[in-house]
This record gives sequence, C-alpha cells and structure tokens, in this order.
Amino acid sequence: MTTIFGKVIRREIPADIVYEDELCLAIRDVNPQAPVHVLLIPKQEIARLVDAKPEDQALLGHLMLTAGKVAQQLGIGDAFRLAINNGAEAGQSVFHVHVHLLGGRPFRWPPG
Ligand code: DGP
Repeated sequence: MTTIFGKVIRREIPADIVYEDELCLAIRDVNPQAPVHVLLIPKQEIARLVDAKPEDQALLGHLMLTAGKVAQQLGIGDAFRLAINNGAEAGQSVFHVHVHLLGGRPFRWPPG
C-alpha cells in the first residue's frame, strides 16, 4: 500500500530532496529532531524493515552507504546517528521503510 513517501517519490507532493539516485531519495524531515534530519527512502515500497526479503539485502546496504555519503554532503560526516523505527510501538508512523539520519547536535545513549 502506498504512503506519503510513495507520493513524494512520484512527485505528487513536494519535499526538500537533498539526494537522489536510481534506488533511493533523501529528503529533509518535515518535523526535524536535530539541526540536520534527513530520511533515506528506498524507491521500492517495503512497509517495515522486517518485511524486507533476502533479495532486498543490496538495497538495504545501499541505504547505509548512502546515509554516510549524505552525512558527508551535509557536513555531519564525523558525528551522526541513524535510526530505523520498525512498528508503531517503536515509533514508526509512515509504513514505508526509511532510515533517519540525524546530526548537528549531541546525542545521548540509550535513546528514549
Ligand atoms: P517514522 O516515525 O520513523 O515513521 O518517521 C516518519 C517521519 O516522516 C517523521 O519524522 C515525520 C516525517 N514525515 C511525515 N510526513 C512527511 C512528509 O510529508 N514530508 C516529509 N518531508 N517528512 C514527513
């Protein structure tokens, strides 16, 4: 089922796109939790991380490598955090898998 991110990918609604390639998009989060808060979104619609299949391994790896690249591009390459919320109780609100890339402020551990 398509989500708001599917609409972004198809350019049906606007987004601040900071990176794009054949497999994914990186957009600025509409509700940023850090000075830099970007979402890496695969163009393939996968609802949750646990719905990914073995054949999606390269795509998931691509998101990780791209996160590092985009972090460098946005000047937070030395300190950033990646997060994937899987399931509503873990904070997932958009059911199209995505990686949060956050940076530009200190982060505590463990996360809340
Ligand atoms: P999550 O809660 O992990 O599913 O993250 C969803 C994120 O998506 C949340 O931080 C807010 C963001 N978001 C929701 N709708 C939109 C939108 O239409 N545009 C953008 N840029 N971000 C959105």
